[in-house]
Amino acid sequence: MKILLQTAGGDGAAWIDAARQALPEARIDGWSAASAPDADYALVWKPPPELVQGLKRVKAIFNLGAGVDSMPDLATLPRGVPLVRLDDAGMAEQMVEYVCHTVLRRYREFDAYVEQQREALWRQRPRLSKREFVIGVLGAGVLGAAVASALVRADFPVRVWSRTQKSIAGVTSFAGSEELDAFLSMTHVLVCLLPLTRETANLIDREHLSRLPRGAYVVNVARGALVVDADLLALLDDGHLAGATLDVFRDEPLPPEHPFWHHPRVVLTPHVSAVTRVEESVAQIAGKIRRLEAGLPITGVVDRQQGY
Ligand code: NDP
Ligand code: OXD
Repeated sequence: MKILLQTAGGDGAAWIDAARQALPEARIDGWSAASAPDADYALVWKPPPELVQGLKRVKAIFNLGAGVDSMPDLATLPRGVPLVRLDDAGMAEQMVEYVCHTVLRRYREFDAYVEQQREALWRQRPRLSKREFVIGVLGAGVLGAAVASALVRADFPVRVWSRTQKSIAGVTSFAGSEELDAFLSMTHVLVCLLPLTRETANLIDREHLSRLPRGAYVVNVARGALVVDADLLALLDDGHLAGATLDVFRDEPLPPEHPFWHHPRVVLTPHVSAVTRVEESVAQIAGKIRRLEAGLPITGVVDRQQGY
């Protein structure tokens, strides 16, 4: 079995080493024009279109991440070949940590206490009502559902919004565009865990952000292009939104001149909320390749029509 492995960063050797250990029966090569045509499987991250065009007989393409928005146009991928994304592979735990930290920081008003400390001000703020501190998670897939369940365990009222109705213990489910306004109208912390698709690009715009109650907080840990930056900034500046924690951006790295960098009510991190872990990811992919070789079904196959 021949496997081609391509990564966008300088970590290719680590991926190839891990893949060789997990699949000793396979021959694993980095991408070259010569290695593509007879590869049985391709493991890729942000592949150049010519790599994908060179795959002549692959049985599956594995995306080395959860989001497939960085793949070339899905319509140009070889027809009938499953495109498989990572599902969890160690990311859900990290996403839960990041989002729970952010929600607790907001709920327990740590940012306000940091400001008080700067002014050497000793003032105990009245506790917020947890019952009224509603968390709304956009996207209830592998990561959104894990985050929603963790927040339920921490006793927050949680609602999710997805394309199809969900049944997650303790969580109120909203589905489809017709239920989006009702979902937003009660949400105090909006957590975005949607994939970036034709349908979801620029979804978090002025109109939708305005539906959140005054003083709401936004957390984007999915993709920057889901949010219209200028609209988010406008609503932060006019006081409708209390603040935002952003891990992902339309352009990454975030350009030095971008107003998010120095906005007093924006906390930002450089796309680290859930990093791809080499060992877990390779183990998951190796397991799926073995299932495919045995003619068994696998999870994480992307629906090209829906784009995720
Ligand atoms: P999933 O595919 O498992 O879940 C996607 C969810 O979004 C599903 O609940 C789906 O609904 C919902 N959804 C998709 N389109 C729509 C729509 N048009 N309207 C309403 N709901 C919609 O993805 P994951 O949970 O694994 O990952 C989510 C995203 O998180 C990834 O695509 C990626 O962009 C991002 N990510 C970011 C990371 C980071 O480090 N910042 C790390 C990993 C992922 P339904 O269930 O009904 O199909
Ligand atoms: C992913 C990511 O999609 O790391 O996996 O953003």
